[in-house]
Amino acid sequence: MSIRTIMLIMLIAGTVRAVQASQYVSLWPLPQKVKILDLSFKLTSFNIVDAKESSAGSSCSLLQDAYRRYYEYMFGIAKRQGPRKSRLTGPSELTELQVWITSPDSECDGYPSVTSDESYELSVDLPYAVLKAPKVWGALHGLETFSQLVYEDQYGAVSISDFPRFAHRGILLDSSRHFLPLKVILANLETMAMNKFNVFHWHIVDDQSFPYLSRTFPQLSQQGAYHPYTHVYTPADVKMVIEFGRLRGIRVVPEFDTPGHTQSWGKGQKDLLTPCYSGSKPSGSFGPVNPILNTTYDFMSQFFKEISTVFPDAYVHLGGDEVDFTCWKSNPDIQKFMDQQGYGQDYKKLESFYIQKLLDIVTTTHKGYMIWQEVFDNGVKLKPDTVVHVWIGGGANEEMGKVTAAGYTTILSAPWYLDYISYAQDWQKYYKVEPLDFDGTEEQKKLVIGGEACLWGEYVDATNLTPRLWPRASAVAERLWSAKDVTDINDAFNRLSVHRCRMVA
Ligand code: CP6
Repeated sequence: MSIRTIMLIMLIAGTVRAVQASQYVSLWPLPQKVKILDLSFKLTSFNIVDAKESSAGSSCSLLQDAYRRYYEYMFGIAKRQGPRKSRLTGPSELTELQVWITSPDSECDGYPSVTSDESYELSVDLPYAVLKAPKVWGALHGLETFSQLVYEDQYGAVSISDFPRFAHRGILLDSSRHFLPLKVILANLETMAMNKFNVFHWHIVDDQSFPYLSRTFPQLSQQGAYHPYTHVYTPADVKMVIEFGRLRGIRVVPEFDTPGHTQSWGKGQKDLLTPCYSGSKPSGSFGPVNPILNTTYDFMSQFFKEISTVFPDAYVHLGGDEVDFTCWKSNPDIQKFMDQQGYGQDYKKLESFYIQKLLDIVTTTHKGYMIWQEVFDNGVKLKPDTVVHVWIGGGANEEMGKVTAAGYTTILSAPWYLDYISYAQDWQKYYKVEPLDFDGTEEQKKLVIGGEACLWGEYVDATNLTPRLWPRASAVAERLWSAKDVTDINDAFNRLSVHRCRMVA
């Protein structure tokens, strides 16, 4: 149904709320500054080219690839839909978009990071449009914005100056509860780029399955995946995800969650998990990673050494959430260790003992780490650049205050569990979240670097992932990108309606 049909129905139904097309028509997420000038022109034969002054020329395949992609996207779709009546009827013709990377180092061959400059300036005017950005990352966002202008066919001259409000804007996908085919992951990266998301948090393994094919420990996926050949991510698959993301300015942060959520690890790695006891005998079931064996730490050293070379991002997510102490409590060897260490019955101390050793191991691989909030709550000593991931509670809650008061960088997911569905337009609930709405100083608020929408996989697989995630995650995208005062829900509805059609196309 088109937005005009909806408007008509609402008028007929006597709806009081006046629905009007947004003056920004279809831009999503809304850029920081948009100036619309009253001048319209034709777009018939058109090219995207490098500006002469650009520091990234024809040898920058990231940009050339993006030009091709957006060209096909803007004009290929139009072709397939057949000729449509353009509102761009001005007398003069816009023939070129010139892309100008202004910084001497365009970062064309690099990877995006949390400190990447993603800003850009877009000026659409005669005789040609100019997209200026210090780095390729901003140029990618500017191309997306330009394509949104063309899609709606509405504008003439426009001047946009844009940059993200938060540096970390992520989506978590879970490929363990259900295997997600490579093409589903790639399609999702494409949609993320349309929403200016820049972090793919890959919750790649968990209790249910271990689809990551490790070169060092191939038996982990041989035994732990749902299927040893079809339901695994090979090194080539992983490379493809990383490069596909890089070409769209998206970081790939893998999560290898321990010591809990590790049932699938135990199938291919003997003695890694704690044997649970029933009375004085092993019950045959297993609990979290066994924290009292040296072999555990030898394994983790080798495993994370591999991970640090396979994934180029400066961060890995080490999980640390929801550790169940029942099995540890049942095991006499663990009890003995607890006594020796003087931990009494405080199993949080044992959990912290494990995590501390793991963090030290990962530090030797020269990676930073992200962890779920429990690790912070348990008082583990963290490196100053640790990112604490807040997931418990709703909204921007007091945990954000605690974490930032301790001086740690944080990202917010608590209000954005998108696997949880409710009736009607629940995107509005996600949209209304203000990440900095907690008690704290200005210094503390600066430590909030962004957030992530989480799509846990218990009830999500390839058949329902896209409609469950989009356009609901778009609400999170705008909250994390646009200015704080972009809160008009009617205006958002109008723009999001068009944006959804664009994503469907
Ligand atoms: N899996 C893992 C999960 C969850 C977490 N970790 C989770 C917990 C509660 C809810 C949703 C998801 N499924 N590994 C917690 C971060 Cl409501």
